[in-house]
Amino acid sequence: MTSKLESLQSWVDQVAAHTQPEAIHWCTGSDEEYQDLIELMLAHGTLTTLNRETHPNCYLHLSSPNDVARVEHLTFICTSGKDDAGPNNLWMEPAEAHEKMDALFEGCMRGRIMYVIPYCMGPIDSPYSRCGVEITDSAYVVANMKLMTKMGNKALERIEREGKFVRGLHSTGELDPERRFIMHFPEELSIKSYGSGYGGNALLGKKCHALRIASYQGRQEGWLAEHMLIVGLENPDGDVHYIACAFPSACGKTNLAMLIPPESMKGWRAWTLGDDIAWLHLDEDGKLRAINPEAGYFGVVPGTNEKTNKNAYEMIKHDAIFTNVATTEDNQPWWEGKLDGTPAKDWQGRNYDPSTGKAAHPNSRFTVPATNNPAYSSLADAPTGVPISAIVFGGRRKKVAPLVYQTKSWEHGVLVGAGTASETTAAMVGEVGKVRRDPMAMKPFCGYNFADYWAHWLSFPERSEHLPKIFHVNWFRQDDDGNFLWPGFGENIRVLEWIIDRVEHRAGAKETPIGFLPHAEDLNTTNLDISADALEELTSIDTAQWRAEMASVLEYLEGYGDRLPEELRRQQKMIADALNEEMAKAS
Ligand code: OXD
Ligand code: MN
Repeated sequence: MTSKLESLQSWVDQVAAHTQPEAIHWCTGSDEEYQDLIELMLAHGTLTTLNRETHPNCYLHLSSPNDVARVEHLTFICTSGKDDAGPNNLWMEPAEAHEKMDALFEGCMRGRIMYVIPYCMGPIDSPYSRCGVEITDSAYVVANMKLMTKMGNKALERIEREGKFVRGLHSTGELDPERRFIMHFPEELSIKSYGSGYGGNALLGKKCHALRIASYQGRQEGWLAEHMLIVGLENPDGDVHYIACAFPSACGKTNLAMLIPPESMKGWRAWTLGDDIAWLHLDEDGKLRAINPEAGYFGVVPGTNEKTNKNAYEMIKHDAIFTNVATTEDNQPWWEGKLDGTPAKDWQGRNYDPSTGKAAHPNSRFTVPATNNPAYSSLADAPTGVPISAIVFGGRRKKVAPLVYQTKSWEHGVLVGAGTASETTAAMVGEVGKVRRDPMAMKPFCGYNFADYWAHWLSFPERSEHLPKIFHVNWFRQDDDGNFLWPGFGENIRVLEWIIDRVEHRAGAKETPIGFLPHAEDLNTTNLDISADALEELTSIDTAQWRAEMASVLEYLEGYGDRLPEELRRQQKMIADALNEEMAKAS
Protein backbone atom coordinates (compact mmCIF):
# COMPACT_ATOMS: atom_id res chain seq x y z
CA MET A 1 0.00 0.00 0.00
CA THR A 2 0.99 3.59 -0.44
CA SER A 3 -0.46 6.89 0.64
CA LYS A 4 -1.51 9.62 -1.73
CA LEU A 5 -0.22 12.15 0.77
CA GLU A 6 3.23 12.91 -0.55
CA SER A 7 4.69 14.03 2.81
CA LEU A 8 3.53 10.81 4.48
CA GLN A 9 4.67 8.52 1.70
CA SER A 10 8.11 10.09 1.45
CA TRP A 11 8.58 9.89 5.23
CA VAL A 12 7.64 6.19 5.23
CA ASP A 13 10.01 5.52 2.31
CA GLN A 14 12.79 7.36 4.04
CA VAL A 15 12.30 5.49 7.33
CA ALA A 16 12.19 2.17 5.47
CA ALA A 17 15.42 2.97 3.64
CA HIS A 18 17.05 3.85 6.95
CA THR A 19 15.73 1.00 9.15
CA GLN A 20 15.73 -1.73 6.43
CA PRO A 21 12.62 -3.74 7.40
CA GLU A 22 11.85 -7.06 5.78
CA ALA A 23 8.34 -5.90 4.92
CA ILE A 24 6.07 -2.89 5.38
CA HIS A 25 2.51 -3.25 6.63
CA TRP A 26 0.07 -0.34 6.48
CA CYS A 27 -2.45 -0.90 9.27
CA THR A 28 -6.09 -0.82 8.26
CA GLY A 29 -7.48 -1.07 11.78
CA SER A 30 -9.76 -3.99 10.91
CA ASP A 31 -10.70 -6.68 13.42
CA GLU A 32 -9.18 -9.32 11.12
CA GLU A 33 -5.90 -7.48 11.18
CA TYR A 34 -5.99 -7.42 15.00
CA GLN A 35 -6.66 -11.16 15.08
CA ASP A 36 -3.82 -11.85 12.62
CA LEU A 37 -1.43 -9.87 14.79
CA ILE A 38 -2.53 -11.81 17.85
CA GLU A 39 -1.90 -15.10 16.01
CA LEU A 40 1.51 -13.87 14.93
CA MET A 41 2.45 -12.95 18.49
CA LEU A 42 1.13 -16.25 19.83
CA ALA A 43 3.29 -18.05 17.28
CA HIS A 44 6.34 -16.01 18.34
CA GLY A 45 5.61 -16.44 22.03
CA THR A 46 5.27 -12.66 22.55
CA LEU A 47 1.73 -13.36 23.77
CA THR A 48 0.07 -16.31 25.43
CA THR A 49 -3.63 -17.06 25.59
CA LEU A 50 -5.31 -16.75 28.98
CA ASN A 51 -8.11 -19.05 30.17
CA ARG A 52 -10.68 -18.90 27.35
CA GLU A 53 -13.61 -19.81 29.58
CA THR A 54 -13.09 -17.18 32.25
CA HIS A 55 -11.31 -14.59 30.06
CA PRO A 56 -12.36 -14.91 26.42
CA ASN A 57 -10.06 -13.13 23.95
CA CYS A 58 -7.62 -12.18 26.67
CA TYR A 59 -3.88 -12.43 26.20
CA LEU A 60 -0.81 -12.04 28.34
CA HIS A 61 2.40 -10.29 27.39
CA LEU A 62 5.44 -10.52 29.65
CA SER A 63 7.86 -7.73 28.94
CA SER A 64 11.57 -7.70 29.41
CA PRO A 65 12.07 -7.30 33.21
CA ASN A 66 14.09 -4.13 32.59
CA ASP A 67 11.28 -2.55 30.59
CA VAL A 68 8.27 -2.16 32.85
CA ALA A 69 7.64 1.57 33.25
CA ARG A 70 8.11 5.01 31.76
CA VAL A 71 11.69 6.26 31.84
CA GLU A 72 11.64 9.94 32.69
CA HIS A 73 15.43 10.09 32.92
CA LEU A 74 15.63 9.00 29.25
CA THR A 75 12.79 11.20 27.99
CA PHE A 76 13.77 14.46 26.29
CA ILE A 77 12.11 17.55 24.86
CA CYS A 78 14.20 18.76 21.93
CA THR A 79 13.30 22.38 21.24
CA SER A 80 15.75 24.73 19.52
CA GLY A 81 16.02 26.87 22.66
CA LYS A 82 16.79 25.10 25.94
CA ASP A 83 14.58 27.50 27.88
CA ASP A 84 11.58 26.49 25.82
CA ALA A 85 11.79 22.99 27.30
CA GLY A 86 12.21 24.48 30.79
CA PRO A 87 13.54 23.14 34.08
CA ASN A 88 10.70 20.61 34.07
CA ASN A 89 12.18 18.67 31.16
CA LEU A 90 15.40 17.08 30.07
CA TRP A 91 16.53 18.88 26.95
CA MET A 92 18.68 18.00 24.00
CA GLU A 93 19.53 20.14 21.02
CA PRO A 94 17.35 18.85 18.12
CA ALA A 95 20.20 18.18 15.64
CA GLU A 96 22.16 16.27 18.29
CA ALA A 97 19.05 14.29 19.28
CA HIS A 98 18.27 13.39 15.67
CA GLU A 99 21.84 12.27 15.11
CA LYS A 100 21.80 10.12 18.22
CA MET A 101 18.46 8.55 17.35
CA ASP A 102 19.22 8.07 13.67
CA ALA A 103 22.32 6.11 14.61
CA LEU A 104 20.21 3.82 16.80
CA PHE A 105 17.54 3.38 14.13
CA GLU A 106 19.99 2.56 11.38
CA GLY A 107 19.17 -0.94 10.11
CA CYS A 108 17.26 -1.72 13.32
CA MET A 109 14.28 -3.30 11.54
CA ARG A 110 16.28 -5.87 9.55
CA GLY A 111 14.35 -9.12 9.62
CA ARG A 112 11.36 -7.33 11.15
CA ILE A 113 8.07 -6.00 9.84
CA MET A 114 7.63 -2.26 9.80
CA TYR A 115 4.07 -1.31 10.69
CA VAL A 116 2.67 2.05 9.64
CA ILE A 117 -0.17 3.03 11.96
CA PRO A 118 -2.29 6.04 10.97
CA TYR A 119 -4.32 7.04 14.04
CA CYS A 120 -6.68 9.72 15.23
CA MET A 121 -6.65 10.92 18.83
CA GLY A 122 -10.26 11.74 19.67
CA PRO A 123 -13.57 11.18 17.88
CA ILE A 124 -12.82 10.65 14.21
CA ASP A 125 -15.06 13.53 13.09
CA SER A 126 -14.26 16.01 15.88
CA PRO A 127 -12.61 19.33 15.07
CA TYR A 128 -10.85 18.96 18.44
CA SER A 129 -9.16 15.67 17.45
CA ARG A 130 -5.62 15.48 16.08
CA CYS A 131 -3.98 12.76 14.02
CA GLY A 132 -0.66 11.04 13.91
CA VAL A 133 1.18 8.19 12.25
CA GLU A 134 3.31 5.81 14.27
CA ILE A 135 5.87 3.64 12.54
CA THR A 136 6.90 0.71 14.71
CA ASP A 137 8.47 -2.73 14.48
CA SER A 138 6.38 -4.09 17.36
CA ALA A 139 3.20 -6.09 16.73
CA TYR A 140 2.39 -5.62 20.46
CA VAL A 141 2.40 -1.86 19.91
CA VAL A 142 0.08 -2.17 16.90
CA ALA A 143 -2.39 -4.34 18.86
CA ASN A 144 -2.36 -1.90 21.78
CA MET A 145 -2.75 1.09 19.46
CA LYS A 146 -5.80 -0.64 17.96
CA LEU A 147 -7.37 -0.75 21.43
CA MET A 148 -6.19 2.71 22.53
CA THR A 149 -6.83 4.87 19.46
CA LYS A 150 -8.98 5.24 16.38
CA MET A 151 -6.48 3.68 14.02
CA GLY A 152 -6.44 2.54 10.42
CA ASN A 153 -8.20 3.54 7.22
CA LYS A 154 -10.51 6.20 8.64
CA ALA A 155 -7.62 7.96 10.33
CA LEU A 156 -5.58 7.74 7.13
CA GLU A 157 -8.41 9.37 5.18
CA ARG A 158 -8.51 12.24 7.65
CA ILE A 159 -4.72 12.63 7.56
CA GLU A 160 -4.75 12.69 3.77
CA ARG A 161 -7.51 15.29 3.85
CA GLU A 162 -5.79 17.51 6.43
CA GLY A 163 -2.23 16.97 5.28
CA LYS A 164 -1.00 17.43 8.86
CA PHE A 165 -0.01 14.71 11.32
CA VAL A 166 2.36 13.97 14.17
CA ARG A 167 5.20 11.67 13.10
CA GLY A 168 6.15 9.00 15.60
CA LEU A 169 8.97 6.58 14.93
CA HIS A 170 9.41 3.67 17.29
CA SER A 171 11.55 0.57 17.51
CA THR A 172 11.92 -1.82 20.41
CA GLY A 173 15.58 -2.06 19.34
CA GLU A 174 17.44 -4.46 21.62
CA LEU A 175 15.43 -3.50 24.75
CA ASP A 176 18.73 -2.41 26.19
CA PRO A 177 18.35 0.33 28.86
CA GLU A 178 21.69 1.73 27.68
CA ARG A 179 20.24 2.21 24.21
CA ARG A 180 16.86 3.62 25.16
CA PHE A 181 15.62 7.17 24.52
CA ILE A 182 12.26 8.84 24.08
CA MET A 183 12.79 12.08 22.16
CA HIS A 184 10.17 14.70 21.36
CA PHE A 185 10.55 17.41 18.73
CA PRO A 186 7.52 19.62 19.40
CA GLU A 187 8.53 22.25 16.83
CA GLU A 188 8.50 19.52 14.15
CA LEU A 189 5.52 17.65 15.64
CA SER A 190 7.60 14.50 15.76
CA ILE A 191 8.69 11.78 18.18
CA LYS A 192 11.48 9.20 18.08
CA SER A 193 11.40 6.40 20.62
CA TYR A 194 13.95 3.59 20.76
CA GLY A 195 14.67 0.62 22.99
CA SER A 196 11.46 0.15 24.97
CA GLY A 197 8.21 -1.70 24.36
CA TYR A 198 6.47 -0.34 27.48
CA GLY A 199 3.15 1.47 26.94
CA GLY A 200 4.03 5.03 27.89
CA ASN A 201 7.32 4.82 25.94
CA ALA A 202 6.06 2.90 22.92
CA LEU A 203 2.36 3.60 22.31
CA LEU A 204 3.28 6.98 20.93
CA GLY A 205 -0.31 8.21 20.62
CA LYS A 206 -0.65 8.26 24.39
CA LYS A 207 1.82 10.19 26.57
CA CYS A 208 4.18 11.26 23.77
CA HIS A 209 1.57 12.63 21.36
CA ALA A 210 -1.62 13.24 23.38
CA LEU A 211 0.26 15.00 26.19
CA ARG A 212 3.79 16.15 25.35
CA ILE A 213 3.34 17.13 21.71
CA ALA A 214 -0.33 18.09 22.15
CA SER A 215 0.38 20.37 25.11
CA TYR A 216 2.81 22.29 22.88
CA GLN A 217 0.33 22.31 20.01
CA GLY A 218 -2.44 23.36 22.41
CA ARG A 219 -0.48 26.41 23.48
CA GLN A 220 -0.01 27.48 19.89
CA GLU A 221 -3.63 26.87 19.01
CA GLY A 222 -5.29 28.07 22.25
CA TRP A 223 -6.33 24.83 23.96
CA LEU A 224 -5.08 22.54 26.73
CA ALA A 225 -3.88 18.92 26.66
CA GLU A 226 -4.11 17.64 30.22
CA HIS A 227 -3.39 14.53 32.29
CA MET A 228 -7.02 14.35 33.42
CA LEU A 229 -9.81 11.85 33.66
CA ILE A 230 -13.26 12.97 32.57
CA VAL A 231 -16.29 11.69 34.45
CA GLY A 232 -19.99 12.51 34.17
CA LEU A 233 -21.99 12.43 37.40
CA GLU A 234 -25.71 11.99 37.13
CA ASN A 235 -27.82 12.92 40.15
CA PRO A 236 -31.19 11.34 40.99
CA ASP A 237 -32.95 14.08 38.96
CA GLY A 238 -31.04 12.98 35.86
CA ASP A 239 -28.80 16.11 35.71
CA VAL A 240 -25.29 15.30 34.58
CA HIS A 241 -22.20 17.35 35.43
CA TYR A 242 -18.86 16.64 33.82
CA ILE A 243 -15.71 16.95 35.89
CA ALA A 244 -12.08 16.76 34.77
CA CYS A 245 -9.54 15.61 37.37
CA ALA A 246 -5.76 15.69 37.24
CA PHE A 247 -3.94 13.25 39.50
CA PRO A 248 -0.42 11.91 39.12
CA SER A 249 0.07 8.37 37.81
CA ALA A 250 -1.37 5.55 39.89
CA CYS A 251 -3.41 7.81 42.21
CA GLY A 252 -6.72 6.16 41.32
CA LYS A 253 -7.70 8.07 38.17
CA THR A 254 -9.13 4.94 36.57
CA ASN A 255 -11.04 4.12 39.76
CA LEU A 256 -12.57 7.59 39.99
CA ALA A 257 -13.44 7.63 36.29
CA MET A 258 -15.38 4.37 36.74
CA LEU A 259 -16.73 4.98 40.20
CA ILE A 260 -19.81 3.15 41.42
CA PRO A 261 -21.83 5.18 43.93
CA PRO A 262 -22.42 3.46 47.27
CA GLU A 263 -25.79 1.83 48.04
CA SER A 264 -26.78 4.78 50.19
CA MET A 265 -26.56 7.20 47.24
CA LYS A 266 -29.54 5.86 45.38
CA GLY A 267 -30.20 7.32 41.96
CA TRP A 268 -26.63 8.53 41.39
CA ARG A 269 -24.61 7.24 38.43
CA ALA A 270 -21.16 7.90 37.12
CA TRP A 271 -20.32 7.79 33.41
CA THR A 272 -16.77 7.43 32.16
CA LEU A 273 -15.58 9.69 29.38
CA GLY A 274 -11.88 9.10 29.90
CA ASP A 275 -9.46 7.84 32.54
CA ASP A 276 -6.15 9.52 31.70
CA ILE A 277 -6.10 12.39 29.22
CA ALA A 278 -8.42 15.30 28.41
CA TRP A 279 -8.14 17.85 25.64
CA LEU A 280 -9.91 21.04 26.67
CA HIS A 281 -11.16 23.64 24.19
CA LEU A 282 -13.21 26.79 24.61
CA ASP A 283 -16.33 26.76 22.45
CA GLU A 284 -17.94 29.88 20.88
CA ASP A 285 -19.89 30.51 24.09
CA GLY A 286 -16.75 30.45 26.20
CA LYS A 287 -17.59 27.06 27.74
CA LEU A 288 -14.69 24.72 28.31
CA ARG A 289 -15.39 21.45 26.50
CA ALA A 290 -13.46 18.21 26.88
CA ILE A 291 -12.77 15.28 24.64
CA ASN A 292 -10.87 12.16 25.57
CA PRO A 293 -8.28 11.66 22.84
CA GLU A 294 -8.01 7.97 23.70
CA ALA A 295 -10.30 5.12 22.69
CA GLY A 296 -9.21 2.64 25.34
CA TYR A 297 -7.71 2.26 28.80
CA PHE A 298 -4.16 1.29 29.69
CA GLY A 299 -4.67 0.87 33.41
CA VAL A 300 -2.72 -0.38 36.41
CA VAL A 301 -3.99 -3.87 37.29
CA PRO A 302 -2.93 -4.49 40.93
CA GLY A 303 -5.61 -3.47 43.39
CA THR A 304 -8.44 -3.91 40.87
CA ASN A 305 -11.27 -6.03 42.28
CA GLU A 306 -15.06 -6.16 42.69
CA LYS A 307 -14.85 -3.76 45.63
CA THR A 308 -12.31 -1.19 44.49
CA ASN A 309 -13.46 -0.91 40.87
CA LYS A 310 -16.20 -3.32 39.81
CA ASN A 311 -16.52 -1.76 36.36
CA ALA A 312 -12.83 -2.17 35.62
CA TYR A 313 -12.89 -5.67 37.07
CA GLU A 314 -15.75 -6.59 34.72
CA MET A 315 -14.30 -4.89 31.68
CA ILE A 316 -11.01 -6.79 31.88
CA LYS A 317 -12.70 -10.18 31.85
CA HIS A 318 -12.83 -10.21 28.05
CA ASP A 319 -11.06 -8.77 25.00
CA ALA A 320 -8.10 -7.48 26.99
CA ILE A 321 -4.34 -7.55 26.75
CA PHE A 322 -2.60 -8.01 30.10
CA THR A 323 1.02 -7.03 30.53
CA ASN A 324 3.19 -8.36 33.37
CA VAL A 325 0.52 -9.93 35.57
CA ALA A 326 0.87 -13.34 37.22
CA THR A 327 -1.19 -16.40 36.28
CA THR A 328 -3.01 -19.07 38.25
CA GLU A 329 -2.73 -22.82 37.77
CA ASP A 330 -5.67 -22.71 35.34
CA ASN A 331 -4.15 -19.79 33.46
CA GLN A 332 -6.31 -16.95 34.69
CA PRO A 333 -4.60 -13.61 35.16
CA TRP A 334 -3.75 -12.88 38.78
CA TRP A 335 -2.50 -9.81 40.62
CA GLU A 336 -2.06 -8.51 44.14
CA GLY A 337 -5.44 -7.27 45.36
CA LYS A 338 -7.41 -9.85 43.37
CA LEU A 339 -9.83 -11.36 45.82
CA ASP A 340 -9.73 -14.93 44.57
CA GLY A 341 -7.26 -17.41 43.12
CA THR A 342 -3.59 -17.90 43.88
CA PRO A 343 -0.63 -17.22 41.65
CA ALA A 344 1.20 -20.17 40.14
CA LYS A 345 3.52 -18.20 37.80
CA ASP A 346 4.84 -14.71 38.45
CA TRP A 347 5.11 -11.79 36.01
CA GLN A 348 8.37 -13.12 34.69
CA GLY A 349 6.82 -16.51 33.92
CA ARG A 350 8.70 -18.20 36.78
CA ASN A 351 7.07 -20.52 39.31
CA TYR A 352 5.78 -18.10 41.90
CA ASP A 353 7.99 -17.78 44.96
CA PRO A 354 6.89 -15.08 47.45
CA SER A 355 10.50 -14.58 48.55
CA THR A 356 11.34 -13.15 45.10
CA GLY A 357 8.78 -10.33 45.31
CA LYS A 358 5.29 -9.67 44.10
CA ALA A 359 3.55 -12.10 41.76
CA ALA A 360 2.30 -9.35 39.42
CA HIS A 361 4.52 -6.36 38.68
CA PRO A 362 3.20 -3.31 40.65
CA ASN A 363 2.94 -1.47 37.33
CA SER A 364 1.36 -4.38 35.45
CA ARG A 365 -1.29 -3.16 33.04
CA PHE A 366 -4.45 -4.00 31.16
CA THR A 367 -5.32 -2.64 27.74
CA VAL A 368 -9.00 -2.67 26.75
CA PRO A 369 -11.25 -0.75 24.40
CA ALA A 370 -13.22 1.92 26.31
CA THR A 371 -16.46 0.34 25.16
CA ASN A 372 -15.73 -2.67 27.41
CA ASN A 373 -16.52 -0.45 30.39
CA PRO A 374 -20.07 -0.92 31.73
CA ALA A 375 -20.06 2.79 32.66
CA TYR A 376 -18.90 3.96 29.21
CA SER A 377 -20.58 7.22 28.23
CA SER A 378 -21.79 7.38 24.64
CA LEU A 379 -20.77 11.05 24.72
CA ALA A 380 -17.15 9.85 24.85
CA ASP A 381 -17.43 9.84 21.07
CA ALA A 382 -19.31 13.12 20.68
CA PRO A 383 -17.46 15.40 18.23
CA THR A 384 -18.09 18.45 20.43
CA GLY A 385 -17.10 16.71 23.65
CA VAL A 386 -18.74 17.57 26.98
CA PRO A 387 -18.93 20.84 28.95
CA ILE A 388 -16.75 20.82 32.06
CA SER A 389 -18.30 22.12 35.31
CA ALA A 390 -15.28 21.68 37.56
CA ILE A 391 -11.57 21.00 37.34
CA VAL A 392 -10.07 19.03 40.20
CA PHE A 393 -6.40 18.71 41.07
CA GLY A 394 -5.15 16.17 43.55
CA GLY A 395 -2.23 14.20 44.78
CA ARG A 396 -1.31 11.50 47.20
CA ARG A 397 -0.51 13.32 50.46
CA LYS A 398 -0.40 11.66 53.87
CA LYS A 399 -0.66 15.06 55.59
CA VAL A 400 -1.21 18.75 54.88
CA ALA A 401 -3.81 18.67 52.07
CA PRO A 402 -7.40 18.41 53.33
CA LEU A 403 -9.98 16.12 51.73
CA VAL A 404 -11.25 18.89 49.46
CA TYR A 405 -11.15 22.64 48.97
CA GLN A 406 -12.35 25.09 46.38
CA THR A 407 -10.04 27.75 45.04
CA LYS A 408 -11.07 31.39 45.15
CA SER A 409 -10.60 32.13 41.46
CA TRP A 410 -9.26 30.62 38.25
CA GLU A 411 -5.90 32.28 38.92
CA HIS A 412 -5.78 30.84 42.43
CA GLY A 413 -6.71 27.49 40.85
CA VAL A 414 -3.72 27.74 38.54
CA LEU A 415 -1.47 28.30 41.57
CA VAL A 416 -3.00 25.28 43.32
CA GLY A 417 -2.50 23.18 40.18
CA ALA A 418 1.08 24.43 39.88
CA GLY A 419 1.78 23.54 43.53
CA THR A 420 0.24 20.07 43.41
CA ALA A 421 2.48 17.51 45.05
CA SER A 422 2.31 13.78 45.41
CA GLU A 423 4.18 10.80 46.72
CA THR A 424 5.77 8.89 43.85
CA THR A 425 4.37 5.53 42.66
CA ALA A 426 5.41 2.48 40.67
CA ALA A 427 4.27 3.94 37.31
CA MET A 428 7.68 5.57 36.94
CA VAL A 429 11.13 4.12 37.42
CA GLY A 430 12.70 5.33 40.68
CA GLU A 431 12.06 5.59 44.40
CA VAL A 432 8.46 5.02 45.51
CA GLY A 433 6.85 7.18 48.23
CA LYS A 434 8.91 10.40 47.88
CA VAL A 435 6.97 13.68 47.81
CA ARG A 436 7.58 15.61 44.62
CA ARG A 437 5.86 18.61 43.06
CA ASP A 438 3.83 17.45 40.12
CA PRO A 439 2.14 20.54 38.69
CA MET A 440 -1.25 19.71 37.20
CA ALA A 441 -0.01 16.06 37.33
CA MET A 442 1.91 17.07 34.18
CA LYS A 443 5.49 16.94 35.48
CA PRO A 444 6.42 14.03 33.20
CA PHE A 445 4.17 15.13 30.36
CA CYS A 446 4.32 18.86 29.67
CA GLY A 447 6.09 19.31 26.34
CA TYR A 448 7.40 22.80 27.12
CA ASN A 449 8.51 25.12 29.91
CA PHE A 450 6.06 24.97 32.83
CA ALA A 451 6.36 28.74 33.30
CA ASP A 452 4.96 29.24 29.78
CA TYR A 453 2.37 26.54 30.41
CA TRP A 454 1.11 28.36 33.53
CA ALA A 455 1.01 31.60 31.54
CA HIS A 456 -1.09 29.76 28.97
CA TRP A 457 -3.48 28.55 31.69
CA LEU A 458 -3.61 32.10 33.09
CA SER A 459 -4.62 33.47 29.69
CA PHE A 460 -7.97 31.67 29.72
CA PRO A 461 -9.93 34.27 31.74
CA GLU A 462 -9.11 36.80 28.97
CA ARG A 463 -11.04 34.57 26.60
CA SER A 464 -13.97 33.42 28.71
CA GLU A 465 -16.14 34.45 31.63
CA HIS A 466 -17.59 30.97 31.98
CA LEU A 467 -14.63 28.93 33.07
CA PRO A 468 -15.13 25.96 35.38
CA LYS A 469 -14.45 26.28 39.12
CA ILE A 470 -11.20 24.73 40.31
CA PHE A 471 -10.87 22.39 43.33
CA HIS A 472 -8.22 20.30 45.06
CA VAL A 473 -8.80 16.87 46.62
CA ASN A 474 -6.73 14.40 48.60
CA TRP A 475 -8.14 10.90 49.11
CA PHE A 476 -4.96 9.74 50.82
CA ARG A 477 -4.83 11.60 54.17
CA GLN A 478 -3.59 9.40 57.00
CA ASP A 479 -3.73 9.55 60.78
CA ASP A 480 -0.58 9.33 62.88
CA ASP A 481 -0.77 5.54 62.81
CA GLY A 482 -0.79 5.43 59.01
CA ASN A 483 -4.51 4.60 58.63
CA PHE A 484 -6.40 6.28 55.81
CA LEU A 485 -8.88 8.83 57.19
CA TRP A 486 -11.21 8.71 54.19
CA PRO A 487 -12.67 5.45 52.80
CA GLY A 488 -12.13 6.51 49.17
CA PHE A 489 -13.28 4.55 46.10
CA GLY A 490 -17.08 4.80 45.50
CA GLU A 491 -17.45 7.06 48.56
CA ASN A 492 -15.47 9.75 46.72
CA ILE A 493 -18.72 10.64 45.00
CA ARG A 494 -19.72 12.40 48.24
CA VAL A 495 -16.87 14.84 47.68
CA LEU A 496 -17.80 15.24 44.02
CA GLU A 497 -21.39 15.93 45.09
CA TRP A 498 -20.15 18.80 47.28
CA ILE A 499 -18.08 20.06 44.35
CA ILE A 500 -21.12 20.06 42.05
CA ASP A 501 -23.22 21.71 44.73
CA ARG A 502 -20.61 24.44 45.09
CA VAL A 503 -20.68 24.97 41.32
CA GLU A 504 -24.47 25.21 41.56
CA HIS A 505 -24.25 27.53 44.62
CA ARG A 506 -26.13 24.99 46.75
CA ALA A 507 -23.52 23.93 49.31
CA GLY A 508 -22.02 25.61 52.33
CA ALA A 509 -18.32 26.14 52.98
CA LYS A 510 -15.98 27.97 55.30
CA GLU A 511 -13.52 30.47 53.95
CA THR A 512 -9.92 29.79 54.95
CA PRO A 513 -6.63 31.29 53.74
CA ILE A 514 -6.16 28.39 51.29
CA GLY A 515 -9.70 28.46 49.88
CA PHE A 516 -13.21 27.23 50.70
CA LEU A 517 -13.45 24.03 52.72
CA PRO A 518 -16.67 22.19 53.54
CA HIS A 519 -17.79 22.19 57.16
CA ALA A 520 -18.09 18.56 58.21
CA GLU A 521 -21.87 18.90 57.90
CA ASP A 522 -21.67 20.22 54.32
CA LEU A 523 -20.56 16.79 53.15
CA ASN A 524 -23.14 14.09 52.58
CA THR A 525 -22.10 11.45 55.13
CA THR A 526 -25.39 9.52 55.32
CA ASN A 527 -24.58 5.88 56.13
CA LEU A 528 -20.87 6.57 55.98
CA ASP A 529 -18.81 4.84 58.61
CA ILE A 530 -16.46 7.64 59.66
CA SER A 531 -15.66 9.17 63.04
CA ALA A 532 -16.38 12.80 63.83
CA ASP A 533 -12.68 13.27 64.60
CA ALA A 534 -11.62 11.92 61.23
CA LEU A 535 -14.10 14.19 59.46
CA GLU A 536 -12.89 17.16 61.46
CA GLU A 537 -9.30 16.45 60.52
CA LEU A 538 -10.21 15.98 56.86
CA THR A 539 -12.02 19.30 56.70
CA SER A 540 -9.55 21.54 58.49
CA ILE A 541 -6.11 22.92 57.86
CA ASP A 542 -3.05 23.30 60.06
CA THR A 543 -1.85 26.89 59.68
CA ALA A 544 1.78 26.13 60.55
CA GLN A 545 1.94 23.23 58.09
CA TRP A 546 0.38 25.39 55.41
CA ARG A 547 2.82 28.24 55.95
CA ALA A 548 5.61 25.74 55.35
CA GLU A 549 3.75 24.34 52.35
CA MET A 550 3.29 27.77 50.77
CA ALA A 551 6.95 28.63 51.36
CA SER A 552 7.91 25.39 49.66
CA VAL A 553 5.55 26.08 46.75
CA LEU A 554 7.16 29.51 46.29
CA GLU A 555 10.63 28.02 46.40
CA TYR A 556 9.60 25.49 43.78
CA LEU A 557 8.03 28.13 41.53
CA GLU A 558 11.06 30.42 41.82
CA GLY A 559 13.02 27.62 40.15
CA TYR A 560 11.36 28.81 36.94
CA GLY A 561 13.09 32.19 37.24
CA ASP A 562 12.15 35.17 35.13
CA ARG A 563 9.66 33.29 33.00
CA LEU A 564 7.43 32.57 36.01
CA PRO A 565 4.20 34.57 35.57
CA GLU A 566 4.01 37.37 38.12
CA GLU A 567 0.38 36.41 38.77
CA LEU A 568 1.49 33.18 40.46
CA ARG A 569 3.78 35.11 42.83
CA ARG A 570 0.85 37.42 43.59
CA GLN A 571 -1.50 34.50 44.32
CA GLN A 572 1.09 32.80 46.52
CA LYS A 573 1.65 36.01 48.47
CA MET A 574 -2.06 36.54 49.11
CA ILE A 575 -2.30 33.10 50.68
CA ALA A 576 0.94 33.39 52.61
CA ASP A 577 -0.18 36.77 54.01
CA ALA A 578 -3.56 35.35 55.02
CA LEU A 579 -1.88 32.44 56.78
CA ASN A 580 0.44 34.82 58.63
CA GLU A 581 -2.54 36.85 59.78
CA GLU A 582 -4.26 33.70 60.98
CA MET A 583 -1.12 32.71 62.89
CA ALA A 584 -0.90 36.17 64.48
CA LYS A 585 -4.56 36.00 65.55
CA ALA A 586 -4.05 32.61 67.16
CA SER A 587 -1.00 33.66 69.21
C1 OXD B 1 -0.05 6.21 32.85
C2 OXD B 1 0.84 7.05 33.66
O1 OXD B 1 0.37 5.14 32.38
O2 OXD B 1 0.43 8.16 34.03
O3 OXD B 1 -1.20 6.63 32.67
O4 OXD B 1 1.96 6.62 33.97
MN1 MN C 1 -1.45 8.69 33.26
